[in-house]
Amino acid sequence: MDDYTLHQQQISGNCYKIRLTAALVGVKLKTIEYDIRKGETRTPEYLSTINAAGKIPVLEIGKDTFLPESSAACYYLATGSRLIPSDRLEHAQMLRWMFFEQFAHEPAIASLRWWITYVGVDNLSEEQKYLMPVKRRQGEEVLGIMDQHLASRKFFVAEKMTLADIALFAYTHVADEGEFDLGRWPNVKAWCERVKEEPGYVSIEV
Ligand SMILES: N[C@@H](CCC(=O)N[C@@H](CS)C(=O)NCC(=O)O)C(=O)O
Repeated sequence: MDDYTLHQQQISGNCYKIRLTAALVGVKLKTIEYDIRKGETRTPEYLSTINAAGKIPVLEIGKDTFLPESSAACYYLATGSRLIPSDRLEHAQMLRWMFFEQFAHEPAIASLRWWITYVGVDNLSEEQKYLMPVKRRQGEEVLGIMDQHLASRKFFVAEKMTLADIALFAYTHVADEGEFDLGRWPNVKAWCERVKEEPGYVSIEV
């Protein structure tokens, strides 16, 4: 069995997606911690060996095989498991929500969470301050779309937990740290509680 090392920062939702996937499919991960606020993923060594994009998470498979991008790493770990539907359309629907998460959800909700709770509004650049209301509007729109989809469903695809739920859950369940009140989106709030009941679930703290 392969040996896995996750290059990560514990508080990052993108890194959490991979830990949650691993926990749900029963795979053990070692972790190496970086602080992106200190530029620890921007050193010449990190850029030349681990990820030329200077970002975490990166899943190291065995020794010296590096897989950046949270969705790709989750897919790799979950291949062959119950978290990936085998039905062609359900599989494509899972990918649809994972792409939605990366393109529309994460750039709005994760950015506001990071800026407000981990950087501090007083420390933001003028450009980041300018972008705050734009991201707020985008985040609210995304949560509305999710809420509407979940009005008649337990999970995003196939009425069971898939990688689509993991991808969307990571930053949604901590959206209050970006000053989003999930009480406004009750179906999303109920779905978050459902995900937490999944056997093998681990929280973002562990
Ligand atoms: N699309 C990537 C996004 C990765 C990403 O944005 N990582 C952030 C932390 S969550 C990072 O490493 N930022 C540090 C930097 O850009 O210097 C994924 O899903 O893994």
